[in-house]
Amino acid sequence: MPALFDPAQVGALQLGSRLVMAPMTRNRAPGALPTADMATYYGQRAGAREGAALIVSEAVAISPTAQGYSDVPGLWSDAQVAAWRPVVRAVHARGGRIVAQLWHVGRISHTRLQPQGQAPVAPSAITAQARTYLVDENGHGGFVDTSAPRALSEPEILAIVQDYAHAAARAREAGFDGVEVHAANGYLIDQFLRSGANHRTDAWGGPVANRVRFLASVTRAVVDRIDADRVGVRLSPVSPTNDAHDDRPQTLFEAAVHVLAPLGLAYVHVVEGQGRGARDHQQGEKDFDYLALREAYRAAGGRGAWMLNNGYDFALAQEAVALGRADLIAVGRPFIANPDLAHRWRAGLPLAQADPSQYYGGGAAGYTDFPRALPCAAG
Ligand code: 8OZ
Repeated sequence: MPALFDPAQVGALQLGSRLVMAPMTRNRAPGALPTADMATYYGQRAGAREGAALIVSEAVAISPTAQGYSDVPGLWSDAQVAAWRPVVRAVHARGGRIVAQLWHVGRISHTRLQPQGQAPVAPSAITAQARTYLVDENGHGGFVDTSAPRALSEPEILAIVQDYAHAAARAREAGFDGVEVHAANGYLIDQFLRSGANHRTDAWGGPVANRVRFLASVTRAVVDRIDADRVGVRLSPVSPTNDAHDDRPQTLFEAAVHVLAPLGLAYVHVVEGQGRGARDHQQGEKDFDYLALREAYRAAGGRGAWMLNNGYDFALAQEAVALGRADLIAVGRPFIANPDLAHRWRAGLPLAQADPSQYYGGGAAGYTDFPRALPCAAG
């Protein structure tokens, strides 16, 4: 079995190690435009020797209706493509790779973030018991309840599928090495997947075979637009984040990987447990069998790398790769305060701690101001 810091070929991407920086929303892109600070931030964390071999970008809105939080970046307009280019260049300059995480929030939004103040869209008109992050007129950020959504019509669903494909093409124009379809954490694709959010009675709801249709359609459209070996998909089978719940997650997610398997994806990215850092394997997920999920993917012909995420420390990450449970490990929060996480792990150096009050929104503080453990010339 390989070791965590061994190189890996993941679809078209040659990676210098198996350590991936997980997607993290940071709300520092006013007007949905990436900034110079973002290029600094991603560049600091890129490169297999000291940082991440592959970075999955923070979630990126595919269209104006896809937005659900203040100051998240987008990837549909020429201006956004131009603003992403320096971010990608900063990562490539350090020998790293970066994919754009394609995001539609669905019902996890607020009328104030939607075009013309309209209701957010969803598979069904069911309000999520969830909160979103809004910056008020005075520039103060805070979490507020999500707005009541309206149900999408079938033509609108098909248009959103095309929005994903369009954003994937724009990601490649901006220089991204590929894209990750965000199908996790209770956002639009996860809303279609789960019985708790999808009460449709047409071809997009009801039986599991119908609820996986949107995921399959989006991923197929993205794969048709850019090469499959530059596409990954992120799933979070039992995370209750954003009011996601399903009657039978094992059946549902095995069906999901079954439709993904033939597409030739670069990787499948699975968030284990409760999400956002909690590796709580007791509540809700004690019956979920992640090895069976991967087995279902392989049995259906899936050849993509298997990426695991959520609360991995160095020992857990090494063990998962050494035992062959994962090909890649995605790590989020430790990368915030430790741009040189790979170096620190290998050298046995202590990790710096980030301040959670600086996760979402703000400027360089808590973002680009974390020093490396040792001076270094290059990543
Ligand atoms: C934290 C805050 C806002 C959004 C996710 C995109 O959970 C997010 C997110 C996380 O996937």
